[in-house]
Amino acid sequence: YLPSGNQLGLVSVGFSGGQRKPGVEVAPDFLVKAGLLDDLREALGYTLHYDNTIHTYAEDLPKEDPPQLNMRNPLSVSAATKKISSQVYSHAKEGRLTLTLGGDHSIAIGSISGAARAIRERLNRSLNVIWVDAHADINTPETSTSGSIHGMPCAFLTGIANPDPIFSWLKDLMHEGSAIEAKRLVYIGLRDVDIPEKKILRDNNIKAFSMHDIDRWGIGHCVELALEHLAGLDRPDIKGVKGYIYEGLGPTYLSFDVDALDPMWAPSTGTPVRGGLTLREGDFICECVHATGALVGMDLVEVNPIAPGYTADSPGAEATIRAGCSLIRCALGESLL
Ligand code: Z70
Ligand code: MN
Ligand code: MN
Ligand code: MN
Repeated sequence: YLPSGNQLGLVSVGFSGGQRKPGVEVAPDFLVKAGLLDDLREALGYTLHYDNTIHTYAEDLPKEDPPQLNMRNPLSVSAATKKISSQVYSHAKEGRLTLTLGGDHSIAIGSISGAARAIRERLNRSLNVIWVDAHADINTPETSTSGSIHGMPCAFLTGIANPDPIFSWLKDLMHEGSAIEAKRLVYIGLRDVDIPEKKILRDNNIKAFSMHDIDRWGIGHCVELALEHLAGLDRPDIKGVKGYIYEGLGPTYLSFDVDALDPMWAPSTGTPVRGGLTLREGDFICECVHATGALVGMDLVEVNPIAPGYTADSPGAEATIRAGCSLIRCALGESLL
């Protein structure tokens, strides 16, 4: 779905307004300092399209932003994600693979809506989303107990939550009522899902592979089932043909929250949850998505080098940054032999 030439559009987002803990806005700086850009250019051979800027969108953010409709910082998240959406769209409409570095997971409202619009315009196709996370991030403003918008992006992207009036700009990018169809959203790694979110997943028949499923069936089988589900949406005709996942899978976006990994591998994040993926399991998911050839964009979010208990040079923060770089390299082709 991408023209050849390994063109990569990078958007660095220093935004943390979707949740309460400061620090997630400095992650892109540390990922870059860890050598990510050199790896992408030299080891993986990408031509990088990057403005060398970690965007805070400060000039677009309101001075006063009190909670509205049970959302914290609603106008800030709306303004930042609107900008992110147009930045990602600008890269994706040129046929570039896009990488968005967060920042907290609210930024996916921008990155995924921008990618979905470009894929619709370029290919007249719907975008698939693989959401790798400990959390489902599908609360509506009504069901959220935290008011943190990083717990809501999937609800806005699927149209399960009404974008009006805070995210009214998102409506312009929606196709038949949603930026992403609920059937095209697949989760991997869930283990901390709120009760109302479980109802939303059930009511909307959303495909999800929890840590329980991964323990039961293994990561290999779960990833295969996830890709099979998505591939079957576009090519039911070739279902059952060996290798059809790779023939049938439509353009696919990978949104990776580093807290999907076990805190043993990624402790320095806002909401660590024990019992998560090993680094190898995370890398494996990314490698499989790369191998499909259908990847059109990726987020890497929620690395917080100064999360409570950590400083940026502490071993836990360094491990988390290194894990983030590894996930990105795997999704972008490092493990090809
Ligand atoms: C909870 C909420 C969340 C990340 C926490 C938590 C959501 N379901 N997401 N940390 N990355 O507040 O809605
Ligand atoms: Mn999470
Ligand atoms: Mn998340
Ligand atoms: Mn090595």
